[in-house]
Amino acid sequence: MDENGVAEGEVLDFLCQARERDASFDRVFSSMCTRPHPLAIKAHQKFIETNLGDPHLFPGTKELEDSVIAMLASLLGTQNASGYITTGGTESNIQALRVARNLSSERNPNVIVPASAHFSFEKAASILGLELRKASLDKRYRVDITSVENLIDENTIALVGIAGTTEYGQIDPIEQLSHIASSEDIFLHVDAAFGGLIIPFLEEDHKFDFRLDGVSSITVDPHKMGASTIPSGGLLFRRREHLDQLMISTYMKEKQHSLTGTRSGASIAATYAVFKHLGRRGYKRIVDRCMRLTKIAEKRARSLDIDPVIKPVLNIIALSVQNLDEVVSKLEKRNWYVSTTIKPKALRLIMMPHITEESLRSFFDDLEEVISYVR
Ligand code: 0PR
Repeated sequence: MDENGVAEGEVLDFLCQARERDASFDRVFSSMCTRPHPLAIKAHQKFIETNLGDPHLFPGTKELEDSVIAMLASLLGTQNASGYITTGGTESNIQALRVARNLSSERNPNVIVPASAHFSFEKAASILGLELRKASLDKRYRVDITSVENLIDENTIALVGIAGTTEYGQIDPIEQLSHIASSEDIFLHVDAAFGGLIIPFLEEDHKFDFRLDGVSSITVDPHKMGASTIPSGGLLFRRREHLDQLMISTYMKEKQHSLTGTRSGASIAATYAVFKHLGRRGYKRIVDRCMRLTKIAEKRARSLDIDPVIKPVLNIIALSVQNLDEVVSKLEKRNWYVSTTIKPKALRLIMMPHITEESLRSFFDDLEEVISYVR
């Protein structure tokens, strides 16, 4: 730190320079985050100094959090879920498994996740001292139910299903997982960090939520498809007692259930604002548009003789491109931000709300050219 401070204008110049080096979302196909809705930004700014680590000071903000949880619950098929706004999918997944572990008395607890699970479950397992058992996937990259059944033993404290996998946007057979969870009396956590704000707005009814009796908890992130500001994750429990498992007494008036202590109310207000403003119809419009772009991407890819690894279920398409590393490096030289999947290796594109038909067309024009050079 400098001995003497630097003039405000100079600092702002530094900030602008740094910001200019960041990617512009117009060319980003690799992110599950997007530009926040302008109203979310306004709300965020208004609540910038709020801290729900001490809700006693911010009862107004706390009320907004409760409303957000109620809105998420009704979207996820129940009127009575309990939960809180986390920093994102990682915190939600850790906390859900923490509850499952605390509810059980197993000495060597294990949790069964699909092989497609997000890496946050590795963190959760490491922090919570859980053995992570990975169930294999079927041909469409959904968790294989027989594999899950074979991995269950008396030390299994939780099953995890994914509604919108990170790599392919696939939805696991949550209904079948729910049957197993109910009949074996095992906690079932659904990671819908990405899909939770998409699937309810699709034409097809995929059951993945609290309408299924076996589902105990759900992760759903407003800072992904919710167009809210970062950090805004959601964690919901069917039963209030499960949230209560996380309660820690403090020297303050209120107990605390969050993993973090001090936590911003700004992104919570932002989420409230954007949920209220868009409503179901607004989100459906966003989802319809993203799905339409995904269809356009699929059609264009097929016209280039490139097949998707799976027929897209959500707004993610993974393309089986030959000489992938070379193609990606050439795309990056043209300032496109893309990512790749691991097994099988594929070019992964996420059609977030910031993608336009023009940017998609211009991306595919470049992809077509790059592929013709590489061939
Ligand atoms: N669960 C699923 C299914 C996810 O896809 C992710 C993140 C998480 C949990 C964890 O969520 P948080 O990152 O909010 O803790 N999925 C993306 C990923 O890690 C997140 C992401 C977002 C990556 C923007 C890149 C990016 O630019 O791949």
